[in-house]
Amino acid sequence: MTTQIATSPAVTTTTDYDVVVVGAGFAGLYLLHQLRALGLSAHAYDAADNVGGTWYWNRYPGARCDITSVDYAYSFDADLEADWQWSEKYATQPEILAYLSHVADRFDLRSDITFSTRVDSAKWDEDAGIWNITVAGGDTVTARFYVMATGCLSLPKSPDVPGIENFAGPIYTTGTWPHEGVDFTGKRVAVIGTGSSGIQSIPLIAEQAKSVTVFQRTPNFSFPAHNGPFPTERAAAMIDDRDAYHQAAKKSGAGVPLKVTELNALDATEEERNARFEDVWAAGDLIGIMTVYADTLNNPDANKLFADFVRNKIRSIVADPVTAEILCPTTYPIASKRVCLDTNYYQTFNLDHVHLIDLHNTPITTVTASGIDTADASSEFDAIVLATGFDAMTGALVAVDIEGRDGLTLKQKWADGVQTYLGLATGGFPNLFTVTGPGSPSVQSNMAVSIEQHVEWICDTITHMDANELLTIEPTPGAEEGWSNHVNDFANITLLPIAKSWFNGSNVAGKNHQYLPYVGGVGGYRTICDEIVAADYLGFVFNDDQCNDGVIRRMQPDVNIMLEFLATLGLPPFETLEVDAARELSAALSDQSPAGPEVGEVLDGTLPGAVGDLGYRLYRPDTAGPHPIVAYFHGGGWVFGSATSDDSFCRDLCDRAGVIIVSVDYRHGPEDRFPAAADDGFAATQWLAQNAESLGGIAGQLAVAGWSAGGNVAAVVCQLAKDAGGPTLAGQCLLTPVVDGGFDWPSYEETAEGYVLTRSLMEWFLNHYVDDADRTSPKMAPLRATDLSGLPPAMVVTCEFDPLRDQGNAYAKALADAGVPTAHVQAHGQIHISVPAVGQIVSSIWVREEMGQALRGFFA
Ligand code: N01
Repeated sequence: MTTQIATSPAVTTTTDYDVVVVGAGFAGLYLLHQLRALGLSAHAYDAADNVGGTWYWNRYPGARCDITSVDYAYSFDADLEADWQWSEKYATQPEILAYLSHVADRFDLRSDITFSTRVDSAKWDEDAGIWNITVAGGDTVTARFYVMATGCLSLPKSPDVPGIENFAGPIYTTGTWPHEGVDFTGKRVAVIGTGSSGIQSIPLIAEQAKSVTVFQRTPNFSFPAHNGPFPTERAAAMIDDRDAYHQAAKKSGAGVPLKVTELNALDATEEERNARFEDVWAAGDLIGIMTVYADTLNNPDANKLFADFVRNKIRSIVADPVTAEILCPTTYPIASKRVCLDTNYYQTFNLDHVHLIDLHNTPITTVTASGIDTADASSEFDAIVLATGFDAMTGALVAVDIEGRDGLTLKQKWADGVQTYLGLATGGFPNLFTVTGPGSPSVQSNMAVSIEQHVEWICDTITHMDANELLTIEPTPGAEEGWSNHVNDFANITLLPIAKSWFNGSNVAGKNHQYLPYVGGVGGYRTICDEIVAADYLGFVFNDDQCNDGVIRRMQPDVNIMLEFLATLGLPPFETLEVDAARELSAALSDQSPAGPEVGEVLDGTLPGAVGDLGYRLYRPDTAGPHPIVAYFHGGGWVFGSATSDDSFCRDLCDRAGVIIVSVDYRHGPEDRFPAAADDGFAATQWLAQNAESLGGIAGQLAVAGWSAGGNVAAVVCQLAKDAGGPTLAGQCLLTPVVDGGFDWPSYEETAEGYVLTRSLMEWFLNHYVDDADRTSPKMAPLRATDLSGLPPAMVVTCEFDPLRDQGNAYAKALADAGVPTAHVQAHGQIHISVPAVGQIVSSIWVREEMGQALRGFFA
């Protein structure tokens, strides 16, 4: 089959196929079927001699899926679904392979697949605008599009066990298991590796073998699969309304239509928690385990409760307490490595002929011709099983020598870190698509659902290109970088990246460490892909020059969730309320904030302000004093707030910085207009300087800090202290400060509304605090001071989605230009209120940590 394409108005090129596909597993088969339905010519290559992909190769005893069979299947064809009956809750490898073989036959796909043929290289021909694909044996075919449907876990990790080449007996790798099976009867078997493959195979190997010795480096959390007959209630739900069932799967987090709890483990009683944990243990459902509580994957304390529960289960099953402890994972949060579903795994260690070696205590020194030597013993074996895992996510992609524009190979491009757009494409490699590539939900989801979505997206895109005579597509550098940031942002608000595992490349020596799958869920991800298409393929460039460039999802995921939650409350804009009502609403929202960390002591007092006493709240660290003091000025636009309204943030700063925080109740507008707040701030700072020791502080160790309007007060206090010749201040820590009274800043336009602090609210605040005539006074607008030199060292934090961003950036620059030692944190994806949101916004913890470090640094 040849296809003629126009690469430019003057040139036409002929290709062998429209699309060449690598891989004939779940992804490759569906892709062939869909491409064919579009009338495109497509051909797939697979190194195996039959279909099946991962299910062709992984034939080790006990290999099964860990997503219920009914969900781990194609959904695109109702008849296929109706005709195929799964026999068990978790189908065995032979049954899944038979299903894929059935699909290949049913849709007559084999005629478009060349088996037993590895693709060696693929090279982009810049002039012709086509791919040249060379297969084993040297044949080359050409195609307009090249799709890697190679799976995420298809390249077994090379055996990195010392001396493995010495072994004279058979070595079996779970990922390339002999087709004829292995009879271990009467054999002494060593199994190295205790991931899903080891955990599934060990109990069955132990049923046959004379002895089994398991060499465990890192224990895994495993749950009983409770496999059994096909769950009829799930099938009934699907048969009842298959469209609704599959839609729910597509919109879900993990690609399985299960209701997910919003309850937090830390809010539950011990009794409630244990009951829920027991239910999950009894159900044997991976998604139920991963979503047992809403806080399990992002709160270390919540995670530990679940991990403790499982560790106790292990102890209750394994008779020998020493063996039980070795099997208990303790070095990473539960679920940050893939949890396993097993049948009798822990029970197997109660058998007399099954032994466990803890490689952390007694590492393998070498494999010998007849066995394995560890630090303290030599053991003889007849066979070794390597269940040591895969070069996951990227291994199979870079194993093919893929060369894109300007001779750059994919391996070279990704040497220092993987960058993709949506896990579907990567810049510099036009018309190359990856199915479930790194940066997509892939292995953090039901692969069947994610594969179908990617295949359909690729097919729709090719259709779009053909309809619009577009010849090439690839992502822009900016879109790709933005997507990588978003993938990292999402991973980093969870505990998932913590464990060393194949998810972040740390199982392969020399591989870049980076959390590879997208953990924002299949529903959210699908929405993003659809939004990108609707925005004229935002971030993709067609024909090298047609592009609606941009970045999708720049906001931090948890900040976005916060905004969505606030939107559901339907609160009136503050500026539409009378001042008292606005203050009440602000106070009510503050009261609902989570409590901050415990500190050593909290006490309230009064100090003299500019014209009368002011309340203050003092936060003392839980360490031996005396401590430096930081005068803190709260946010609230000079209209709202109090000494206690930023309570959790003050606690957090006190705790992180190890300093006394004194939060001052300065006067507010409209009752006390400009310069009341500034004068009170300065008076309070003077008083703190004079009374430091009586407060448990250290004389001469005083700094100021503030958020928003409080940042304004702090910045102004520094200028007043400088003008007055004292008190001496060690530093100023300004979080999203107001430093100018004008509105002529781009961020007032770009983020005028939608991010809580709006332009109109800022106008309202300023109107209540300061007359127009005073808005350029340095006492209101410290940025306008003629000389900033000699001010205390500064830490300025600005947030990407904040109307005050640009003036804060300008102040940081002006301070630095004036010779003031200035640290400037520009918090990507944050909004005006998200940095002080202690206990709510995980993605801003690092910013608070930087502020804490800065405060410490002022007094170092
Ligand atoms: O691989 P793994 P896997 N010396 O990387 C150890 C999917 N899957 O094939 O953790 C000694 O998880 C390694 O130790 P450590 C599923 O997504 C699904 O088991 O690196 N030990 C670890 O214990 C799964 O997560 C099913 O310290 C060495 C083990 O080998 C993914 O595939 C079934 C070692 C490797 O575990 C991979 O699972 C099977 C060395 N040199 C797989 N090198 C289903 O149920 C590695 N190890 C659907």
